[in-house]
Order: sequence, then structure tokens, then C-alpha cells
Amino acid sequence: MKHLTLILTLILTTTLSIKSVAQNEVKILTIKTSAQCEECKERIEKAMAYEKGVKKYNLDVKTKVLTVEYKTNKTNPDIIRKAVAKVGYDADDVPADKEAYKNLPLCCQKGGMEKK
Ligand SMILES: [Cu+2]
Repeated sequence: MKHLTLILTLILTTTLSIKSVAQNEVKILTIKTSAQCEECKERIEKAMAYEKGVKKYNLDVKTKVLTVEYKTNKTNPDIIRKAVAKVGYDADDVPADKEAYKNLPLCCQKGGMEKK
């Protein structure tokens, strides 16, 4: 009986530790945004800085791709895309928040760099 308890405890602790490792997983997500310039980069990266569970972030202005490292137990791609949309930019298939988009400087709106 004592032996069985020991084995059970062992199985339980192993399962628990595997679970906690899985919860602390860090994943990399890339999001295609509608960013136009350096100012957009700053705006989106600032939003990421306040975003819970986001560890690292970088927006490449040339490709408009935002790369984010996030903790899977704290956030998920949907939440991150919504955070980008909230500051006025498209994030993959999530459209930019209309109000936030309207409040962007003209050069930061879509096609803004060509309008200049
Ligand atoms: Cu801009």
C-alpha cells in the first residue's frame, strides 16, 4: 500500500510539473499590420509594452509585420491582434478600430506615405 501511494505521488508530481511547463510556454506570433511609418511603429510597440503577457515585440516598418513573443498562459493571438486594432491598425483579419484610425495623423493612415 505504501508503495502504491509513493507511485501515485510520483505520477501526480510529474503530471503537475509537465503542466506548469506547458503553461509557461513562450510563443512567437507574427501579425501583418497596416503600419505606415516610424511613428506607427512607435505607437504599436507602445501598445505592446502595456500588453499583459507580451515579452518582446518588434515592428518592421518595411514589411509592416509585427513580431511578438508572448506567454501562452497570459495572453493569446486574438487578444494581441485586438490590442493592435485598438490603436488604429489592421492586424491580420482584425480591422482597425474606426475611432482610433480616424484620430491617427494623416501620414499614419493607410496609403498615408503616398499622400504626402
Ligand atoms: Cu505613421
